[in-house]
Amino acid sequence: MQRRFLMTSAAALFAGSALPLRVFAAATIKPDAKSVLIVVDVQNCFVTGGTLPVTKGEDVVPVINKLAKAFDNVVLTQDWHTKGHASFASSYGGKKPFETATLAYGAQVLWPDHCVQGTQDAALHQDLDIPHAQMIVRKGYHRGVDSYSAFEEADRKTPTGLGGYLKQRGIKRVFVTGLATDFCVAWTAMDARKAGFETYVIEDATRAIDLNGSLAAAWKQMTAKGVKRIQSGDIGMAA
Ligand code: VGL
Ligand code: ZN
Repeated sequence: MQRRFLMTSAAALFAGSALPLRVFAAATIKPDAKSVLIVVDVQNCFVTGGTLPVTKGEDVVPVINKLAKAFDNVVLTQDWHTKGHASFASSYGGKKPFETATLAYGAQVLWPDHCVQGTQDAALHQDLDIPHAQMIVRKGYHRGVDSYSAFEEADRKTPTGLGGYLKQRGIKRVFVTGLATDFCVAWTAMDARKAGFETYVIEDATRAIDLNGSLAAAWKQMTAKGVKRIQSGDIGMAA
């Protein structure tokens, strides 16, 4: 009786050990034909040496290059401002970069002049290696309106067309990477949710500006809107 009890316990322990292993194994997410990788603003302006450098912004490039191989569908975005853009501090008397102004559509953080149309500063990072990317969305090209989001300008009513493009192509899941986590990545991810896409941000494929706690605030808002926070290791890389 005693021996039988012991054996049963051992069997239970052994069987039990398999369960935690299953629970702790990372659930792999496999991009399919209805998934798109959006690579936000991986441009010279946002990396070391650029006009609005994000700390270690260039470190996303190898991570994104590797991830992109797992996606049939890739869209790139480019911040693409006019000279004298409304988001530039230099466009106002007495305003400095990183201060805030109130524009017709609401509060606007003022930035150094950055990503001006046609400049080398606004070009995509030269080490970005995604020849199969299908579309480049430029944004922020109306002089009076900023556009952090790749879907909708900061007036919250002018669409860029990306939502319609993705829907017409049958896309259901959106994976967002790039720069900066707390501005263009966050706004793009939240608008992807608003447009009805299942939305992921791949955290280690982003870097943040983190202005006055903006990074923590952005994650809180993204999570509240149902954006899923994952790491590049969660993506299945098998062909
Ligand atoms: C961005 C600030 C100004 C971004 C663009 O790409 O996150 N941030 N323009
Ligand atoms: Zn900008």
